[in-house]
Amino acid sequence: MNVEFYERIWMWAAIGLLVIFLGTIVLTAANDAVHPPSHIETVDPETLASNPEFGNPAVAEHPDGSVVVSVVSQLYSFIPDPIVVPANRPVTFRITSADVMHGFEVVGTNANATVIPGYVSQFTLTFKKPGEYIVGCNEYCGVQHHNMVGKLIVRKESR
Ligand SMILES: [Cu+2]
Repeated sequence: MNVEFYERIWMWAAIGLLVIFLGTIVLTAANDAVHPPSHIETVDPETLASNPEFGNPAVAEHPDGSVVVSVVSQLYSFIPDPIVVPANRPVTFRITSADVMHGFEVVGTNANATVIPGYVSQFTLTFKKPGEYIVGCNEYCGVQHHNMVGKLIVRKESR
């Protein structure tokens, strides 16, 4: 089979791009823990108020040292606000929405989840730097979307 010289160049260029793109996915997944969500859990968004966990969303520190943060996103705030968590301990976020789709992003960190009514978005993260962080909604959710901002405080671990 005879393939033109220039056609051969374009073929190899296309193959090279595929290798670069796939390699980027593999590298970021391995090094930066960038991966699609794998936690699937449903919750009834219409009965959130009487839900044992999301009826009173809060930060729970368990005796074994684990920290679980339950968050409800709603037009146009996050509950609880502020969220106070310890530094240098794995913190598991469990977030759901009471109304429409929202985002939950802790600015300057790897924490970033889409929050969909009916589902619980969950991820675990360890904050190494104490301080105040901005929590932003990064899914357009309505006219006051730009004001949907919360605060996360990482306190120094005193153990
Ligand atoms: Cu929003």
